[in-house]
Amino acid sequence: MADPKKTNLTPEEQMSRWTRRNFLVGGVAAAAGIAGFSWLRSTALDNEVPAPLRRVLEGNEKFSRAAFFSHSHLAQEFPVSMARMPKSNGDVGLDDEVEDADWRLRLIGGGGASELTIADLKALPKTESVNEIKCVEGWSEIVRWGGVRFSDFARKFAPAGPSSPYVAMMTPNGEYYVALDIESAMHPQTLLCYEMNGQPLEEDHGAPLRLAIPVKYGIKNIKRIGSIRFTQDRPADYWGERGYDWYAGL
Ligand SMILES: Nc1nc2c(c(=O)[nH]1)N[C@H]1C(S)=C(S)[C@@H](COP(=O)(O)O)O[C@H]1N2
Ligand SMILES: [Mo]
Repeated sequence: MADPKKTNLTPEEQMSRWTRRNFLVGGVAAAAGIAGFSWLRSTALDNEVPAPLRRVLEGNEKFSRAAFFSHSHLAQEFPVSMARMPKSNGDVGLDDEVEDADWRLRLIGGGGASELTIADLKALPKTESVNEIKCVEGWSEIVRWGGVRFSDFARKFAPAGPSSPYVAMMTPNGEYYVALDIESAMHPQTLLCYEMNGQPLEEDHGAPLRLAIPVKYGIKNIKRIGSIRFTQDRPADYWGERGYDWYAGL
């Protein structure tokens, strides 16, 4: 090839220099990519995700919590006429029978009640919200949710709860569990629901009580809540342990 320092190049010389440079840059990038990928694969897994990727997810979490999260920033609300019944999706922790009359909500760490019945919850102001549940599998549905605000519930039955940084919710049998940051739990659209689309909650949608939390992906909308625990330490999360983002914010 011609002298690389030469400045007054013919079009052919210019083209050949560009092509050569692109080839070199592309080759280095590809090699770095392959090396980077092998390196990534050699790193320890952190909750089923290579640790460096987990760091990126955590970086995203810090960024969205700091930059976007606010209780005045609402998920979109829709007209009631657009509400539909979503398919029932995910049945982890729902296999055994639970009679509404036998069901109790166990409360841990909120400094208030230790057990509630569905009647205790229904005594709080009923709140409705029509918003979209978004599943990580790629579908979404607009639902009219009915129940009580988590924030109303916490202030009434777990007065020390909102000063903890985290909340953990579990099915009665402990098989499905979600962890939430307290800001998302206390968001005004986060509801403990006993109705969907004006009807009592169906069993496969989480009767007698499930969570609707439109600031999070569907995975955090736990069905059939058996216990709510307020805690200082970041709790385990079912899908967080299986490779999904712990925060799962929208
Ligand atoms: N107990 C329990 N809750 C759960 C799940 C589950 O498997 N078990 N799946 C979650 C997922 S991935 C989604 S998308 C929503 C779906 O809610 P739906 O069945 O009312 O549509 O429930 C969430 N809550
Ligand atoms: Mo989902």
